[in-house]
Amino acid sequence: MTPSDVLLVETVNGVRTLTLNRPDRLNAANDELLYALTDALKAADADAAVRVVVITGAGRGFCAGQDLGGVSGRDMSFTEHLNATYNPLIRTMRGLGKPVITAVNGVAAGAGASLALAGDLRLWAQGARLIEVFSNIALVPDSGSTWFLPRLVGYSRAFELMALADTVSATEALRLGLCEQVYPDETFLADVQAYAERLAARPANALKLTKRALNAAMTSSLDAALDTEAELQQLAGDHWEHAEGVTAFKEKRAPDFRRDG
Ligand code: LHQ
Repeated sequence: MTPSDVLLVETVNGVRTLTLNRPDRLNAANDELLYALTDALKAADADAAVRVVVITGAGRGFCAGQDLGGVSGRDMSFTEHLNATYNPLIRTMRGLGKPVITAVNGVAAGAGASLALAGDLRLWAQGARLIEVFSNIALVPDSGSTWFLPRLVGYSRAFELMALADTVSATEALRLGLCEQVYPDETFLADVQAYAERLAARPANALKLTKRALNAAMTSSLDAALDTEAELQQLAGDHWEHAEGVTAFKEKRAPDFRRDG
């Protein structure tokens, strides 16, 4: 993988951190950044040394959505643009066989808010904020916001946030269920790394299958979810991780899920 300037890539103790790196623009996304991020996620999925992926932003912003400096005069329609850039990115995140943490260090606006919500786990800095800013420029929420937000906060609260483009603080985001944890700005990256390393020590195959089951269940009936659980449980039960977990329990020790199968 060749790291590009717009995306920084670092791996520490099984945690691959992908940092959006256009700080002067609050990491507003251009095509180069969106393609680089999608490619980097796919590379992380294929790399056995990576157990958890973190997406964060350089500087004081997480992602201010589409770079509005680059939208005029472009040769793609809105639909073509979304289908070529943001939609593959969101699909790749949710389809990845590894947990994806969005570490929201600062403002997340527009498609940047969608990106923040699309993480399997969302960790926020105290100073972070989210704005469904689309209606400010008379656009429709995209990149998954219309799917994620009502599932988290309900239809009417989602519509209110989208229609008024109000700012959601970290405290409010925690209350609404838009994030799992809020950490102090000063220690944010260290806190994210510690959280990600806890996750990296968990059974990777079981988490991959859990993610698959949950994503399928988000749009399925109970009947279908029960069938999927029964099918995936077989895959989990046949894996060495399960034997290790049971053996460790019997031997009254912590399981080691990081050893090679
Ligand atoms: C930016 C941006 C930005 C460029 C801040 N672009 N420079 C998908 C497909 C196709 C087309 C259209 O859209 C989409 C989906 C979308 O994402 S639509 C939504 C696009 N995003 C926005 O409308 C957000 C625009 N930005 C803002 O409203 C504010 O900047 C926020 C609320 C994010 C942050 O406000 P502040 O903290 O007050 O920062 P700032 O406004 O002073 O911004 C800092 C710099 O970043 C500034 O540049 P400057 O040279 O003056 O320092 C901004 O121009 C630049 N910037 N967002 N999206």
